[in-house]
Amino acid sequence: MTDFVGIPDMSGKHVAIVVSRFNESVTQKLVDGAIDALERHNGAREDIDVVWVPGAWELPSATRALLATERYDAIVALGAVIRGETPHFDFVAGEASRGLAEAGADFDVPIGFGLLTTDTVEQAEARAGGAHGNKGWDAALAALEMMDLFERLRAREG
Ligand code: INI
Repeated sequence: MTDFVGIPDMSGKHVAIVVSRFNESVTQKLVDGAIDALERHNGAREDIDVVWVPGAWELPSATRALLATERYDAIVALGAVIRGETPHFDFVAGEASRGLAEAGADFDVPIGFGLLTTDTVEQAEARAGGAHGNKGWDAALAALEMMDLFERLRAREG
């Protein structure tokens, strides 16, 4: 039996953070958390690009454009869709989530999922550096872990 587990380490890797401006007071904190996680795992600032899009709806298309450049070893997608603010919450949140999952599958590059979907601004703030931690930090860490896991699995194949 062999166990495989990725060890988060950004040494020598390039990561893009794609983030929505909608609810920017929340999403900026997610970005701060993600950058902190990347830097604490040997990420160099010059190897981190932060790409802003209007809203969560645009996260998948921007992610696909980034992946098409073949420059990035991992993507961290960040946003906040808040139910109280939109009658089309389910469409925006659902399509953004589905589109990000599809992009990850199509390009075989890990995408950390840091899209908050909450009922209230307070719930979003609690997950962006508040009582429930910082989901941007968590998403960045997951992306690094998966990046290393994929490498280990590829090395095993060869
Ligand atoms: N985008 C978000 O990221 N969060 C939201 O809560 C939201 N609301 O409330 O509507 C939202 N809408 C904008 C959408 O993502 C697109 O940017 C817009 O429809 C233009 O394509």
